[in-house]
Amino acid sequence: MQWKNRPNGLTWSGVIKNEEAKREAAARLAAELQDGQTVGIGSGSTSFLTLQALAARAEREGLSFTAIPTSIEVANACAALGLRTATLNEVRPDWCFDGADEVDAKKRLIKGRGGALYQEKLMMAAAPKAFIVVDQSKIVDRLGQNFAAPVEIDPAALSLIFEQLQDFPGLEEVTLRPAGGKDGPVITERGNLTLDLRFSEIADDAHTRLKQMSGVVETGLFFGYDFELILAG
Ligand code: ABF
Repeated sequence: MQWKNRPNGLTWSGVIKNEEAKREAAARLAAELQDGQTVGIGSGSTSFLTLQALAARAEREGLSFTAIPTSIEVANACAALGLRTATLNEVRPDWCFDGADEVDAKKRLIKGRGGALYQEKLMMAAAPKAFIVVDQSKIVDRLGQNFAAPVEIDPAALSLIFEQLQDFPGLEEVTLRPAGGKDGPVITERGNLTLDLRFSEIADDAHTRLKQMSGVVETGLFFGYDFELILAG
């Protein structure tokens, strides 16, 4: 029997921009690891490189750690690297790291382009210490200037939420995220849909207002989180 298209968690499926700078930042962050720790692992290519750097340091120096993945993709990478994994229901992380799509001067983040925002936010809420690793392209003057703000919603609430978004302050455009190369929308790991919201301006209360709508599972607006920014390059 041949297994075609077998997932290979050791290589990233897409293009990694600024890979060298990200690897250097990943190595810096890997120095944080102490023996026996539990670490929350974010999603996206930067997190993937950071996970590799952690695993490499652990192997080199005989350290052991437990990884809590924030997506199936990351769980696959952990499996391919032979790492012990756990869930947030079993254990709390000592610290976590993740990437981001945008960071502004107020340390507000947009995350979720990769579709894992819900578990990424649970991780940020659970970890006593968080690191966000980005390259310079993610630092923005105006949050929302390059990326839409994703919102994960229950499919049953699609039309209701769409109606409620009509008069949402600063909101210019809403897109139901399409599945790449297929008909229909992207379905998240939780069986939900993702709306991508384009804003002229994102107010500080945007996340809270969105979360108040019935059917909104989580937003990709990460406001008010304490994290250390690790700049690649
Ligand atoms: C995760 O991965 C997401 O929150 C964000 O959308 C994405 C960033 O990916 P990359 O590091 O590949 O730019 O952090």
